[in-house]
Amino acid sequence: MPGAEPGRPEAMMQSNTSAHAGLEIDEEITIAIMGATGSGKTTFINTISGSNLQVGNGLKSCTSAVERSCHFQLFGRNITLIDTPGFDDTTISDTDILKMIAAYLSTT
Ligand SMILES: Nc1nc2c(ncn2[C@@H]2O[C@H](COP(=O)(O)OP(=O)(O)OP(=O)(O)O)[C@@H](O)[C@H]2O)c(=O)[nH]1
Ligand SMILES: [Mg+2]
Repeated sequence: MPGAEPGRPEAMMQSNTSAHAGLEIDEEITIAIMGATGSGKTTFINTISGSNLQVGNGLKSCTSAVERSCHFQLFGRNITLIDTPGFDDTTISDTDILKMIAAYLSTT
């Protein structure tokens, strides 16, 4: 992602209403969290959304499939986070991870 800091999870936002300057207050917002394996994506998602997605320990990659968090509200907006397998995963290539994310987002 241009301008991103290496090793930091990045977010890709997807809105369900038509694109215009201001966000509607009842807008459903979906944000995909992406980044290197072990960088804390799932921990962040669990903390902010109250979800209980599996967190890793040690050097082995943890999240192996794209998963959806619980809904939560922030500033009156409904938000869902999408957890993703980390880049530099010990079992899946970055290309396959991007394909999994694209396939998931195209169906939601
Ligand atoms: N010290 C510290 N450890 C963290 C932090 N966030 C996550 N961890 C630890 O880092 C390890 C990996 O965290 P995960 O949330 O599973 O990382 P991930 O990015 O989801 O990893 P993958 O699913 O493999 O891509 C766990 O042992 C966490 O407890 C943090 O902010 N500080
Ligand atoms: Mg994870």
